Amino acid sequence: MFRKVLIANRGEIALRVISACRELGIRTVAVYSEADRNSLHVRFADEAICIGPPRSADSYLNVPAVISAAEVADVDAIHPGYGLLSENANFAEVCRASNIKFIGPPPEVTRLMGEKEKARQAMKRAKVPILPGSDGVIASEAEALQWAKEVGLPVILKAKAGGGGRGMRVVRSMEELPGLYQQASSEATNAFGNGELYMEKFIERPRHIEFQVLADEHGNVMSLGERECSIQRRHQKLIEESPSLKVTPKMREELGKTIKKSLEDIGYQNAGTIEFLMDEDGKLYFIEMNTRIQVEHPVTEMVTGIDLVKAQLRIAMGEKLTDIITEPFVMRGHSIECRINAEHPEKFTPSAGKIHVFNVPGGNGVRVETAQYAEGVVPPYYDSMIAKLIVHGHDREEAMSRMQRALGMFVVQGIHTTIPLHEKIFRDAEFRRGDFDTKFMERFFEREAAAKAEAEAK
Ligand code: MV4
Repeated sequence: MFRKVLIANRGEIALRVISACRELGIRTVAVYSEADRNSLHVRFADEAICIGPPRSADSYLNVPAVISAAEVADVDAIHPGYGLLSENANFAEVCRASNIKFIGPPPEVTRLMGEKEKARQAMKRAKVPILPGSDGVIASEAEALQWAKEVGLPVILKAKAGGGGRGMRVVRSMEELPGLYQQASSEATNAFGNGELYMEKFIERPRHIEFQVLADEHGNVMSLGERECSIQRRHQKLIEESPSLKVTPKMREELGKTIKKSLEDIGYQNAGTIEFLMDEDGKLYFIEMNTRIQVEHPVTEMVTGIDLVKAQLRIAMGEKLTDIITEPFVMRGHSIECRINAEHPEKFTPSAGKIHVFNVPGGNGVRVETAQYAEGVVPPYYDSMIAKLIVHGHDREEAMSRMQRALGMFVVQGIHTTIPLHEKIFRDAEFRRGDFDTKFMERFFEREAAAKAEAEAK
């Protein structure tokens, strides 16, 4: 049993973890940077410790500072949230060496999944469908050409240490392959300190669909259905929903079984997300696994009724999944999440500053996760997401109309937000039909520009 947990994060996810601890009767310790003195995670935790200057590198990412705070406060465990130290295997190792439980998978598993090509081979062995591609990393340009011939163009070169879109190049002709190979490799070296690449068949207009899992420390894994995350811009998700319109109950059950087996083989523990791409034929292929709780976890909570963060804590305390999830798994209704960012809605430039008006919507089927408040400040140092607006309805139509009325009641003054952008997306016919893929936002902005040009010509 945990007496006390340190939350190594800030913003809404820090509050989300504090809420889960409260409900389980666990004391909480917040850590904060000098820019976050007046933040709600500091106010609502039982204790709070300043760990350094505003920049993340000097505070939230400073491993010795976080570990010192944990030792001073005498906590049993650390919850890393998402981002920051959440997928840092070295940090999890330092926790282990300091006798502090890291709430997440063991460092060995985090490291395996961080090496994307190793993760791909591990999934292949476990019979999870993967895209045609190289077996392991590519040793040279010549080997890249060989694989490209075998797989067939177009292909995509990806960084083994990658993620988030950096160190990737799409190859459409053999002539340009050597140049793109060099570009991808040097970009990966700069970004990750490792230039090794692997290759996959390129899917032109994929949907991004991910499966939530929970795994206990006794070898039991449960697949909790999928989230559709195709509405994104420059690898930043804007809207997520569950279930996906393109995943049938049969697909969910079959892939769920394969996922369960594969993660039992790997020795996975705690919460995780397996990312897939869906091709035009509706087939799903594994691309990466994220070994943390994700931003969009609430849409899964809304349709399954399972509190994923409480489950994370209980798993880390050694409880069995069968004691945490006591009812048969069902997905009920439909849930959608909009990420509300402090950004200019067209230019996407960050919009830090003081919030003067902050009216949060509520009512039937509406959930808001935020650490912002009226007269609070959005500092310029961190991620621009200031709130998540989540709705649940008995079907997608009801969820969409709830989202539209809740967006209309969400009033933020003092800074720019992406609320107006979301209102436009929810009026878009293609979005409403559920007829989209990861290129949706590009087409959306093109349609907008065309409509604007037409209006001006009149
Ligand atoms: C792909 C792909 C098409 N084919 N892999 C982008 C980030 C990284 N996590 C994987 N990514 C992609 N991998 C193959 N074989 C297209 C993307 C991709 C993408 C994937 C998910 C969500 C948004 C995306 C936007 C652009 C490209």
